[in-house]
Amino acid sequence: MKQQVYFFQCQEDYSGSMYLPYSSGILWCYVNQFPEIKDKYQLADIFFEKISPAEYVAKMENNPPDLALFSNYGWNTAYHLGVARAIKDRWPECKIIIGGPNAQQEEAYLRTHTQVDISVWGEGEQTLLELLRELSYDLNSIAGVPGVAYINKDNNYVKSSVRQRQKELETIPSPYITGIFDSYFGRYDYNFMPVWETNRGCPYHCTFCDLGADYYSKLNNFSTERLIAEIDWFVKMKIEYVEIADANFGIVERDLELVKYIRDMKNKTGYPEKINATWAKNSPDRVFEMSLILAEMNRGGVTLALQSSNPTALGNIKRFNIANARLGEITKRYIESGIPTYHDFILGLPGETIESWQNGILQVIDINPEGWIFGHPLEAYRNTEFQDPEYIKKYNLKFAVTPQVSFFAKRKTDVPVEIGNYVVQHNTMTQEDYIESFLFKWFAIAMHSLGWAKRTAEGVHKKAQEQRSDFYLKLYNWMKANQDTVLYSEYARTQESLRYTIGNGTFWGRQIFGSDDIYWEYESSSCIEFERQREQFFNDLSRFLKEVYPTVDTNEDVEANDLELISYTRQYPYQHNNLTVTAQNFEDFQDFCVNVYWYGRRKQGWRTKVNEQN
Ligand code: B12
Ligand code: SF4
Repeated sequence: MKQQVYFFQCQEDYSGSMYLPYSSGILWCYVNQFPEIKDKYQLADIFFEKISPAEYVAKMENNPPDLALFSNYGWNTAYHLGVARAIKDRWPECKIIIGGPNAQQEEAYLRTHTQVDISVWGEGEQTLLELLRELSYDLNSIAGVPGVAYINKDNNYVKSSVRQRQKELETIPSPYITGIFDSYFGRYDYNFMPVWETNRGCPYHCTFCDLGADYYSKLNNFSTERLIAEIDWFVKMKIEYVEIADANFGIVERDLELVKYIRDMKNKTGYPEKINATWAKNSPDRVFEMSLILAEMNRGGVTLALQSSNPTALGNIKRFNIANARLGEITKRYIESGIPTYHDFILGLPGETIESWQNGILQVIDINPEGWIFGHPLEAYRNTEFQDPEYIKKYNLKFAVTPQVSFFAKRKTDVPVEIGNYVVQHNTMTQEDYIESFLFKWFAIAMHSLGWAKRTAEGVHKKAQEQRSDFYLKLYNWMKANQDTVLYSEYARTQESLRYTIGNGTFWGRQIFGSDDIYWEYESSSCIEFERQREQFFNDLSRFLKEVYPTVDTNEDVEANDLELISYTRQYPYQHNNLTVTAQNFEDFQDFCVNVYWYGRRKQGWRTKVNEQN
């Protein structure tokens, strides 16, 4: 009887959509081409849903596992350990192997997590092949396999040498073309999203990212023929959405050809509808050309990653982005072509100060007022420099240990909760500065990106010849001095919620619609509250303008702001003076909030159409 192999690559349910467990698929396709593996092992299943560990045990009762393999990422590691524990308790002989970016190899970890037999780090294909060959004998025989760590039969910790990178990616069959996932489309009712890998590796060395390790610095490409055949498979399976795994899509010239082919297929067949990519940081011309070809197919728009505008912080994380130096020139083309752009900031980078953080955000608002701003809390991932004691000491990093950030998700508490270490203090930022910086990001996104003061800022910009950044800074300071305003009360609530999360290790975000609600991102939560107190909000805004800009006539700007910002209580279309205001109507307030302040937030779902009547 062949040994039964189960893979686990589990994830949240993205409202009925699921990523195909690509890494598990590719690992199995690689090892299964070798006769000695085919003879001894059989793939029993690749699991990807987060159901209770007991349910998985029940699923395997009829065909018990001899080997259970787990792909660990930040979003599933605690959960996988729970499943592995349940398997080990039920079938103590079953071997458990963990791999993936979040697999840990330290001795203490392996001694604590006794359900794990072997931990693999680095590319997994060849390591798994060698492990499976050796494991048919016994655990002590795997000592010569590079890339592994384990506690051996004599209770000694063993960590082998680093696995060399797989240079010839052509030796790895494609799980899509092989058909390993074909049966999923009949077995499950999900909308499946493939992860598409056109190359592996990243030439950059960001210290917060596991792909920043020297190990991954060489870029290896899959062949164009294989990639074209994979696109054909996406079309055949009527795939709507493709997630590109590359660290820098657009970094190699042929990526241009790939998007042309995708675009052609979409035009001919309707599939795939959308793609999402992490764009190359330093190939702005090619990325721009690719985004013109993709047009509306490019779901995420183009991220002009910044991380920070503070050169010291960028140096400390070993990051170089062309966009930081040429922001105006690069964004201009996108603005002119109407292609949405996004700017990523990471809060918690050593070297950042409260001033440089605020300036970075304000600078982007001035240069690219239509761009969306992301401000992620910095998580110290496993296998990155942010977990290295020397790096931690050098920058005096302090962490908040909380459930992983996952805004707009319902947080399950009946399965193990994923925990993250978030940098909330370092040598140039106290924890108080961190909280205040977080709140500034909250303010900028709510007022500008989500539209609550955007049109007003524009008016002042034109009439008072003042940068938008000056307007927002004045509004921020005024808010803090005027505690009777709706804006301030939301500032205080957000601050309180954030402090509680950091201090007590609770979920990030706020629940608005009862205890079964999702955890809304803070800025969206506050916009919902502003909508509830809309009249008061705009009265406060008018008061601010009268007090701070007494000589500028801004009445019409506040009014225009109000018209331009969708309201739940208005019936669209409606006439206002000689204007027609159009927007979607919603029958339910929660539905309105979900569509405007969750799904619609990056696409300016808050924006009405205001046209002059003919
Ligand atoms: C697709 C993807 C996503 C998707 C889908 C995730 C999903 N549910 O499947 C989306 C867009 C949702 C996503 C979101 C996020 N992601 Co992401 N994502 C990726 C991406 C781009 C591709 C993953 C992939 O398939 N790679 C290709 C495969 C082949 O590589 P691999 O998975 O590493 O597998 C190889 C080895 O690790 C090993 N291996 C893997 N499993 C196993 C198992 C065994 C048994 C063995 C032996 C070996 C082994 O062998 C494989 C083949 O060589 C990677 C970046 C990258 N290029 O890898 C980031 C990456 C996985 N994501 C990352 C992060 C941080 C995130 C976010 C937290 C980002 C954010 N700030 O919001 C969110 C969290 C999402 C959530 N809460 O669920 C980090 C993970 C860090 C970590 N320690 O876990 C990565 C590595 C990016 C990075 N460099 O920082 N992500
Ligand atoms: S460029 Fe992206 S993938 Fe590469 S090391 Fe930096 S964060 Fe990681």
